[in-house]
Amino acid sequence: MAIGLAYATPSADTAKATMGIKVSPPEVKAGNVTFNVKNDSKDRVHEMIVIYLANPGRQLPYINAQNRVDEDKAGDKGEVSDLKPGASGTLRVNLKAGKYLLICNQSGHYAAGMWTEFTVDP
Ligand SMILES: [Cu+2]
Repeated sequence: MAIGLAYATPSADTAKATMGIKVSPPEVKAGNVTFNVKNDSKDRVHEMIVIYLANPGRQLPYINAQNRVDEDKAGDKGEVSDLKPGASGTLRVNLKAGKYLLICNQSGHYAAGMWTEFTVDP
């Protein structure tokens, strides 16, 4: 399995990531959170999925055959799916305190480094 840049992979060198997610701010208070998501790519479809990390530090369940995270098992809390290049979308979701990952689950994108950590404070 070739997920070199997956979350919690010990050798992950995210400086080598070919894709990424930037989030600002990276930490918010628990409650209703609005994500304004923009696909900055010129030629690729991307998406953003909010994953609650029940066990921070553990790798996410992965479907090798599809080269993507098993988002149902991983703890999908909501998503802005399939944004065309340049397109934007909004997700409003109620989040409890904890550690989260924001990932793109288009085939191969998570493994290419398209994830970032996100924290919700009490
Ligand atoms: Cu992507």
